[in-house]
Amino acid sequence: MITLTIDGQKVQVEEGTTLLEAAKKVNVRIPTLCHLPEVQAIGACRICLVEIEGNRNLQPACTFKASEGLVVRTNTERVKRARKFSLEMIISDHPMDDCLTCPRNQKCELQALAMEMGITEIKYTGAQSKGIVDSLSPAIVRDQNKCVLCRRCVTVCKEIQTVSAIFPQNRSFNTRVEPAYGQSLNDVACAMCGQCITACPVGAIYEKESIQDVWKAIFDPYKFVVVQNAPAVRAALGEEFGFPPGTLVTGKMLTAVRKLGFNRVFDTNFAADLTIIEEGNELLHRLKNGGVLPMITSCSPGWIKFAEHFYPDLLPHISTCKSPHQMLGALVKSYYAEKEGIDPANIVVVSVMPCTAKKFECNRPEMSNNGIKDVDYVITTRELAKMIRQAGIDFAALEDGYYDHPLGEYSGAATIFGATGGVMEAALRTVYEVVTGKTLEKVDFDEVRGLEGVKEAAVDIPGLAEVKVAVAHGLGNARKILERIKDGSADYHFIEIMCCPGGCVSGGGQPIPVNNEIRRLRAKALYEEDSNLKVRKSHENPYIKTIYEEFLGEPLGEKSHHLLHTHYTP
Ligand code: HC0
Repeated sequence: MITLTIDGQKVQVEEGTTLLEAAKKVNVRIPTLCHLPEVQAIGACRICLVEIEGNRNLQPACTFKASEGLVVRTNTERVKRARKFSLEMIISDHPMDDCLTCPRNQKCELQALAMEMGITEIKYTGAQSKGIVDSLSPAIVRDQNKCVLCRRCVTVCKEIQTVSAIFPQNRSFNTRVEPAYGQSLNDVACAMCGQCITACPVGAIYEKESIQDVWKAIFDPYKFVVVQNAPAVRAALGEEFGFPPGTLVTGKMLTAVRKLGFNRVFDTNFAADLTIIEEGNELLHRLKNGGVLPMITSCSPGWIKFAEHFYPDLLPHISTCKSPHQMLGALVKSYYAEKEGIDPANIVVVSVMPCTAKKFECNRPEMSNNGIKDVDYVITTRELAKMIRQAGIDFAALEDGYYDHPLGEYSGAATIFGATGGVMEAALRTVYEVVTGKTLEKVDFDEVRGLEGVKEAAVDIPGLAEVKVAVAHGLGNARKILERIKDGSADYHFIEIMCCPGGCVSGGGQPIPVNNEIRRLRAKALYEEDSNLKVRKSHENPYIKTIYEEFLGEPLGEKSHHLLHTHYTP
């Protein structure tokens, strides 16, 4: 261990600890801009400068390592002046007139730093670098004019997702973060995961909003507007309204969306249960009939897009199940429309998702039936929060609401879909009981929970022998498994892949900031909901049984084939 002194306080840290981390240990907050915990420490922005006794130059706390006997000061006049100058230089090339209309207004790290450092005037004016606004992608907009060149998006895209869709090009004043040759994000191998958005400290990258389209549908008296929300939304929406991370706000969210004017409120969780039935049967069918193995989950559209770009040969491994929210949309416009006597052409389905890639997914040609889209609009958790604010709703004061019947009923297995490993755990609960006919006493599969990049488990299912499974979250981790499938060293039967690190709880459409602690808290909220529910297995959701009896017939049957399944071709 190393002992150093920070602002007069002694602190003990392990070798290799940065001054920024050491300061945190004694509750000394050092401001940062380009630093992204757990992802990037490059000392580029010079906002975290500190004074070190005996060292002539100020040093960036995010990269400078602690050493024995170091005496560090974080709050001297010299430090403050230097940090303020760095910030003023960044601001000199930032379009400050746009703050009021910026999607990150009041949630901008640059704005917060300006306030914190007492910036009261724009000191250095002059030429500003001019970039483009790339809005061709169905999911993500890039506004180069607001880019502060912190490279956080670049690092996430390259190191965590192994996609490298964007990177810095040119030098100095002409530096631009963009895809190769100035192409649009829409034209390169971007998974549309939106991890760049949650990494961005300002409004230089943001989701393509569908808020106005949704308001228009709600205010159209001839439209029957149905909203559904993903499992992970309920564990994060509260953060937009001041609740601590990991607060489950399902009840308030339901009241809020009803107040917004939606005609029906359903839960993607219902279709997550349905997915388990369809996907579980698909797995059994593949196992018994020599189908392509390992089978890989298909619910994460960023993962599907990644596979299409980087691993087209492996597409036959991907389950044919549409993702749950697409399934639910298809059922609303068939089963529910028929039941309620509504013309499907007049139904508008809006999905509230933690994910930006779902905006791309809902517009894929595969995601429609007889020319009618399963899901019309996807809005992110952040967009829903904006709509709630636009409607003047006092979210914190809302009473708990309820889901509409029957497409709002769900099991605990469905709710954990939102955390990495959740789909696998839900599938194992059902596959075990379907195959053995016996009750699974211990439903928690701890081996597939948590934030380890690749998780493995082997489950002994009498009658099926040992089923080997793996779980990967984040595309870099997915890549590790995919390479092993390619070289023949992966002997799994079933693999869950979620595009975003931590799974959907930290999707690109979730409240910002996101870090591992927040990922854990959001996931914990979902696991707690699961353990508090009476029904914890998808096949025990009574309304799943009803929908097969009343409408679908049997798993993998004719109707399921048309409405709930698809396939992806290279
Ligand atoms: Fe997910 Fe989903 S769990 S992808 O992570 O399967 O976005 O939360 O909605 O559709 O259910 C995201 C989250 C979903 C879907 C579900 C799956």
